[in-house]
Amino acid sequence: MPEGLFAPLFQEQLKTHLQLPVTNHQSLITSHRPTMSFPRRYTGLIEKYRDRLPIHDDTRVISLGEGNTPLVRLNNIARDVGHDVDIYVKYEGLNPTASFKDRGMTMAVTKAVEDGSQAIICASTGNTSASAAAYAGRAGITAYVLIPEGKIAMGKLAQAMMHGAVVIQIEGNFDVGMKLVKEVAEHAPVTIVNSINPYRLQGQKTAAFEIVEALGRAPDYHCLPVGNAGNITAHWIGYCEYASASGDHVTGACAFCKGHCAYAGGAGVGNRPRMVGFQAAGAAPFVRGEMIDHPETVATAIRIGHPQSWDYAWMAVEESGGWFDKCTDEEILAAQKLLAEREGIFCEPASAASLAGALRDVRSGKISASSSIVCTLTGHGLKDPDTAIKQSTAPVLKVDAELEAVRRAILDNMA
Ligand code: AN7
Repeated sequence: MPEGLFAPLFQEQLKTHLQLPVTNHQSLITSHRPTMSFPRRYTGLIEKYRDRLPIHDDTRVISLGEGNTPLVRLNNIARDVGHDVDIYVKYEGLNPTASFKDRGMTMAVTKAVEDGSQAIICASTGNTSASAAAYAGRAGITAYVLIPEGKIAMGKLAQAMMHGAVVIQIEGNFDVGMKLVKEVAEHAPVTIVNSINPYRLQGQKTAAFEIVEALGRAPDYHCLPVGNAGNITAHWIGYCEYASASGDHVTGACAFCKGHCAYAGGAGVGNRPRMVGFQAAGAAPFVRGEMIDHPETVATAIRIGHPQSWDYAWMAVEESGGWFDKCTDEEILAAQKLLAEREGIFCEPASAASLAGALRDVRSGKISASSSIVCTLTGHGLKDPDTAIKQSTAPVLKVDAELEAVRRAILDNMA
């Protein structure tokens, strides 16, 4: 053996042997360093799950890199609640427009453009309109969004305006807006991108795929906030597709396959979670068992009395052995604050309904001990800064801009 890898004689031998122009030690070192490999650039959920979505090879994909959101394990909150549960939050507020809506919107807008549509329309409590506006901008088409006057979080309105949507404020709530959108779409060449558009739920089902991939199995329980109930339905579809070996009898909750599912199987997991939907107490038609006309809640995202996916969501909950329940505004805000303070995760009020309800059901034993639970955090906390600031009890300290005053403020407020 030569004395070390770089002995001149050996280098010559190597050069002849490999037919490489080995000129100095440095190049030898470089050529022997294992090459670093980087994962491919993530380009959104349609590319990733193309085989499981209604997409053609030559479809022009309208994407902003949505999906692939973190599944964060709660450390402090899970320890405090006890019962040996594992709680994860799927942080959907980290999508491009800061809500889960982007998962469905990439599909809906991609298909609208494929079908030659020049304009999309939606009614919205805010997040759908922000997402529709962004994807329409990306696609070069027009978005018309109907929003309830005064009852939309400031961040969401800012987004719709910045992305160039035509924003139409109505003196009425989401349900009234939705009815108008359905009527107007019959007379105008616009594609509805609310979750009654079946492509929306196809995109949104991918969140369940990601969770199964991250955990190696489906969780025991999946808790979500419920408004129109599209998201709970979409997650159930996703879990069912990954759990089913064949495409037969996958779920009755999917509008898409009409009998036989083309996207089932292959994931090698057999289990499915119980689906648990939480509504705000003042906007809880599923808990009441009937539509309501005047929904009210601080969680404006889910201020909905006539859910559009009524039948499918009932099927999702019944097929899975789950349930619907409600949380008061106080419970919702307390869970939002708890997550922000104790785990460093800022979600919007509606999102926190999933955790508020889950914690209550863990404490009561309705969710069994030692379970794994996923709570979807549907939107980012920065969407609604007004509600966040209003409920923050710790005062902002105002002091003179001088050392002694700042020093005193710190010493007086030591934990
Ligand atoms: C943060 O944007 O309906 O049960 O128009 O923004 O699938 O309706 C928003 C819904 C939960 C409820 N969390 O989801 C709209 C809209 C947040 C939301 C929901 C919404 P679905």
